[in-house]
Amino acid sequence: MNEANEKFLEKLISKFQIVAEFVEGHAWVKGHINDTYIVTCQQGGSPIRYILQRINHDVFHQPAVVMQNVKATTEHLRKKITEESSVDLTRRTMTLVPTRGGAPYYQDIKGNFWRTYVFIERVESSHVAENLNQAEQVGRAFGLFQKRLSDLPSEKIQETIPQFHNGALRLQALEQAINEDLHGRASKTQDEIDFCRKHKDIVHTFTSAINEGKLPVRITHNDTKIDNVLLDSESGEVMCIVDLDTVMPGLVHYDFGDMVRTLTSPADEDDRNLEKVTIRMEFFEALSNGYLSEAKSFLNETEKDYLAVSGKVITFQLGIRFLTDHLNGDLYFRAHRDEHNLDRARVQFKLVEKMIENEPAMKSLISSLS
Ligand code: GN1
Ligand code: MG
Repeated sequence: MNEANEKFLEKLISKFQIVAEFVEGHAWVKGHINDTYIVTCQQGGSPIRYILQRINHDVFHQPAVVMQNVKATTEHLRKKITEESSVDLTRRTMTLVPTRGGAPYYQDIKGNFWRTYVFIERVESSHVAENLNQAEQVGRAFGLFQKRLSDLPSEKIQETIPQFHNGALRLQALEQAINEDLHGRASKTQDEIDFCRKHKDIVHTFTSAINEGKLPVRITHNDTKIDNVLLDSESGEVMCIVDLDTVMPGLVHYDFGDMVRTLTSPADEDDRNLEKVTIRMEFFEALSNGYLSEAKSFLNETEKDYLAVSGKVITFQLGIRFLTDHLNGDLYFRAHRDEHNLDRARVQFKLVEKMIENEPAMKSLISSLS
């Protein structure tokens, strides 16, 4: 993380439409990509907190486009949520604080892009699903998220990372990293490399259905890990879906697949204990129930058919991305320890194996629900 000091944070926050005095600011380790800070201000005698974030422009090459998307998405969601109820609006959707000039981001003299959100209080998030109710609720929340965005005019949302889910390109990038082997790590990851080569066809799972026009492009979240869902600390209910940077046109399977990845396994994404990595079929069922309760009404038959294999596709892709980054010297995903991205890759590949084992069960469950 690029550590910004307090003086700098104070100056930065003053660029946004905030009528409050700066009290304190500190870094918050969240996510693998952007730099996040929590800033506390005083307003009328009460503390009020904000999230200040630097968008990683090595990953998001067009931060202004990301922010246009975020603005369009949050405004659309706010309108939808207001129609349903007006309670707790600023906890139920992200609220962007504009700059003094009215822009959705501020660019500093070094060319960094900063944005500010209202901090959502009294919520929690976790890396793994703790109970079936949670899995069902998260599934439902993302189904509803897709449904709420289904009438957002598609020209308002652009791709923030082109070819983000193109598995064939991800494999090419891996082969290139192996060939270059800039950090001499390839020989020590032969098992993982072999795994990717052996299962390379997984990346083509959706290809023929896409080519036949059976899988429509919708507006999707594209980073639906459970960490990105905030739950009310008291009731445990879903309050808000966060991390809107990759909201863009995509297949619903990218969203469903990433939920399968993070809601069914009891292990962390980077767990060193691979024994822990399993698929809890009852969590898959709860997640599918929740998701389909909202999504059933707008999905076509082919989309439903492919839900059961989507976890495998997304998890395999992410494993390839972690392994590639490990070989490239951890340039993309922030690493907090040696071989962190290799550990992450190993968990994903183990999960893929487990998903393959459970594929018949997943297929029959989805077809019984849809
Ligand atoms: C990254 O930064 P974060 O944690 O929100 C990544 C996702 C991965 C995820 C895995 C833009 O998200 O694609 O699924 O890590 N985001 C980007 O935890 O690459
Ligand atoms: Mg993200």
